[in-house]
Amino acid sequence: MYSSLWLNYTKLTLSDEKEKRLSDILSDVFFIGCDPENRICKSIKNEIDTAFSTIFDRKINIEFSDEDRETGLSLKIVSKEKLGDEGYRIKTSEEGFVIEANEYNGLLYGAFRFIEMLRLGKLTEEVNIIKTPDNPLRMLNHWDNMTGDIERGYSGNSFFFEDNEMIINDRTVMYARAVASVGINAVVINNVNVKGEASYLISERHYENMRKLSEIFADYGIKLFVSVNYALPMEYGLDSADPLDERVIVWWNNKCKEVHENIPLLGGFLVKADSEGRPGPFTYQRTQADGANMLARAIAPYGGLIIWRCFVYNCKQDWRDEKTDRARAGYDYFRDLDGKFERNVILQIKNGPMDFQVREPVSPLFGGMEHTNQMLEVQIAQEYTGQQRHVCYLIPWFKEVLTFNTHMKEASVADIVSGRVMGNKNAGMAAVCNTGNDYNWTGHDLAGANLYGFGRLSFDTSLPAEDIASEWARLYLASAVGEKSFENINGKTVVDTVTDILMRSWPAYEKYNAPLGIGWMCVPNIHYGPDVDGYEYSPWGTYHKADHNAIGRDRTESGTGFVSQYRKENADMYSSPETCPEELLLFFHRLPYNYVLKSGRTIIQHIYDTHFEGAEEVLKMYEAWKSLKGLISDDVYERAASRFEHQVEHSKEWRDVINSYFFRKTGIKDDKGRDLY
Ligand code: GCW
Repeated sequence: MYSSLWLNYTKLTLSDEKEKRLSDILSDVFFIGCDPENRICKSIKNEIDTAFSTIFDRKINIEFSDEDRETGLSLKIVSKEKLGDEGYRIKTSEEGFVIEANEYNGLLYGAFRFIEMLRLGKLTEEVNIIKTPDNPLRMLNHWDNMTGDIERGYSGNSFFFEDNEMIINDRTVMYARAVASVGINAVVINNVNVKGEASYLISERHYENMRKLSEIFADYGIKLFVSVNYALPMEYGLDSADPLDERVIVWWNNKCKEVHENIPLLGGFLVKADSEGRPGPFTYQRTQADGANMLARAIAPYGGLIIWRCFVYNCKQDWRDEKTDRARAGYDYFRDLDGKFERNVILQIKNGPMDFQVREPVSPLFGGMEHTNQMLEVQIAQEYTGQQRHVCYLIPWFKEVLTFNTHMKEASVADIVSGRVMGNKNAGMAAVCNTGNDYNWTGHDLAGANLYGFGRLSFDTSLPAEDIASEWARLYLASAVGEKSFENINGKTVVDTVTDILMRSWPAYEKYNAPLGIGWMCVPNIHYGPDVDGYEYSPWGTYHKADHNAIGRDRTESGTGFVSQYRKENADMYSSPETCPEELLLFFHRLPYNYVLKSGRTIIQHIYDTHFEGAEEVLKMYEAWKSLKGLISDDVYERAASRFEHQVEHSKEWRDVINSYFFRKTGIKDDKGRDLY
């Protein structure tokens, strides 16, 4: 059992008159200049059929036509006008609407967008939209293991694997439809930590199912990718994985040929090498480029890509060592390799230099490399942001990352990963996915907004986070609210309330979490719940260094020197506590608790205040959610309500553990006299 996510169509909820007009106009659908045998074209036809028959509650006439008609809804493949790779145009015609694209992916996205606009009531006036996706690759990374569990999965087990076998069923199709509807065009189905049976995903044992899956994905314009173990040849009996060893090169050449013969639609490999115990080229004193390029050359004849992660750092460092700084690692390992990668290699870089914390600076690799394909990696699985039990809508955070000015040619992160600055096509955005086999796919129903939002944002990075939230709320809750109700006050209340909760959620989470950008302070391994010193005396390189006088890490020139990995303008900004954005103050500086912030409050008072405020915010969000009881379906209401119950208690736990820790360390009282323990 599974929900249809935001594709849960219901009868149109416009006023009768408007609905009748639209229903008349759209009673005929024509495919023009389209190949009826094309797999994506077939999907589009099905999608329109499914959507319209529910939305208008009657059968629609769908035809392929050679005539250039502009009545009803016409979907056309056009060549005279350039609409860009995967781009589309939706416009009003004389007696209907026209969706145009240069190829089928574009037409598919246009069709989905059209259905969405229809549901959102946006087709009542003249429309003329041209949209080409901002990012060439819009990818989801699943960390699913073949045993069926999911690394950092918070919504059940895998729907791709169980007991070391692949699962292909109607849910697979639902998944492909849903993610394609928001513009996803690439999916990695297995964990980057490739373990056990997953080493054999590209072997006789699984070729047949992999091919089937790649075809289901291709029906929706999605390329299937697979995570591979860098040392795969050794799993198959070779005694080395040295990228310069001729036997290794030949092994991969043969492997890629075989893979192509068996899964011709495969997009390529994702690789986590030399990271957290994974094998990699360092074992042979080779560089990351040596490793990536060897694979890239092997897969190039088949048009494949190698997506190589930059999450390389020493996870066995000595906490006593003041010089080593994990934040520096990505840049230190990769910066000097700029320009040395094959054209079909893309470096996948996490948004920050650490690891998906609630707040981090942008990785200095963005802006550090000028001649290398780059992709931004974010995490919608809320590993450090409440694990889909706390509501935490992350799109506002991703927007901050995308708009960050790297000062490399004044390019923002979005300019770089879209390929706009370097004119490259192998670029884009990837998200560590938050789905599992729970009925609602994402555990918390509100976490669905992150899945929807990531797709929409990676397609169109200019969309405001708030618009994405309200669109999702309306599309997802449409069925929950019930027929017609979006026309009335209840429908508006639902959408406004949910949007408001979503928009408040990340700032609230940040407030009751680790303060001022320092990060961590969570329970080791599970990464859930407060434990201020949990990682303090550990080998993971994630220290806050709090003593009774001061807290924070000096990453300026006089400290670890991390700041100098940024372009001058940013290095200067971060170097001084006066110009450093305050939300990152303790990431870059070690400061006494009585240091006064711009708000006039000391750091210690800021810690107390924000933690009380954060927990208070959660109560307010829950109150707001409670006001929706009876206005949305009971099951959605109850599922989220029980999570809010937990979040209320758990945010208090964060508040009290963090506040009491600093009260005990410093002996400084809260100037508002609230309870500290
Ligand atoms: O955030 C850390 C996670 C690991 C993960 C790693 C990575 C897949 O705790 O579970 O491993 O990042 O991104 O590779």
